[in-house]
Amino acid sequence: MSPPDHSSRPAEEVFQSGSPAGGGLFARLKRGLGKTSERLRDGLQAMVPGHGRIDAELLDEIETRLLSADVGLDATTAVLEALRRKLDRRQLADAEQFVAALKDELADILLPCEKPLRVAAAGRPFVILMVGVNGAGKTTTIGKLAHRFRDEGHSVMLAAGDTFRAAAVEQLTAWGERNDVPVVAQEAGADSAAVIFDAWQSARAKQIDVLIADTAGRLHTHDNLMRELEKIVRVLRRQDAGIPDEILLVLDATTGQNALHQAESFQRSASFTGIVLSKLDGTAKGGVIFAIAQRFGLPLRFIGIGEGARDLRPFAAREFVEALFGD
Ligand SMILES: Nc1nc2c(ncn2[C@@H]2O[C@H](COP(=O)(O)OP(=O)(O)OP(=O)(O)O)[C@@H](O)[C@H]2O)c(=O)[nH]1
Ligand SMILES: [Mg+2]
Repeated sequence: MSPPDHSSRPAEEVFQSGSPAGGGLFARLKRGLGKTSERLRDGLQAMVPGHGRIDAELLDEIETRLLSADVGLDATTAVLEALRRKLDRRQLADAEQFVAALKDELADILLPCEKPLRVAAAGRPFVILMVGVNGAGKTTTIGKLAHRFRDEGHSVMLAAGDTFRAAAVEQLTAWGERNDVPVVAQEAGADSAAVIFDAWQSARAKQIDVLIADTAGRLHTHDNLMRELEKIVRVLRRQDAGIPDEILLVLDATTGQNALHQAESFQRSASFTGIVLSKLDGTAKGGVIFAIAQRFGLPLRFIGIGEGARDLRPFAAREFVEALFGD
């Protein structure tokens, strides 16, 4: 049997096909990525004729779209170089091939960063430390993670390491109550490392599976706060060289290329082992995920697509690209 002939399929159909995961969760992801998706696809459907030629002009348009969705110069250049090579080799004969090639190139950038966070059973609590600038989504992400780990059957404890504001402790406590997990906290102004140390001791004594520690928002230029972060890590390492198991940097996708700069400056002053990209919903700048992947190659553990407890997804490269180009 010869392969099906798609050459006369209208471009809209080509763009709207491919929903590998199906079901409600994928639809939710797609909805969340709606604005970035629109920014990337808008106009392309009209430009990719179902049976016409894919030409250099179209590639120029793609380049503009990727840049305007904050994909960044390096990642955009990489994608465009690959597409232009394929065009030269006449491997982009129709809309179907073109969209498939674009998705492949985009997925190739993300794939090295698809490394889901695994909570190892090490006979002690698995410790996650959340870091990031003010308002990035650290505390909310902790709430979502608590929900996820509980759902997976793990026992969870939270440490209110943001001792800067009383409201921060209240916010974390509320997430703890919502998920029925204990929160270790002290009064505002307490030493953050001391709170997290207390929580570690308590989590170990109670044989808790996962301890997640909140910290105050900080910029790399806040020397005292960066030193505080170093102290937290030092204090934990003295207890067990393996903890924290994970230092998660939370980046706000709505800040676009700025998120990339934040990560760069954080990396200069503190180490992190994984990234959470929050607030991908409601922004057209979600393309920054490609820039982050291209620049760091570090594990992108989770993406945030809303404010609710369920609005956090383990990052999966192919699924992400399909959601961007789904209907
Ligand atoms: N739409 C959307 N909003 C989010 C997401 N994640 C967090 N937020 C919102 O972003 C705001 C800031 O979130 P927080 O979790 O308080 O941020 P933070 O990093 O803990 O902030 P500081 O403690 O002040 O440094 C809140 O209004 C959250 O509801 C997300 O994935 N999507
Ligand atoms: Mg917070």
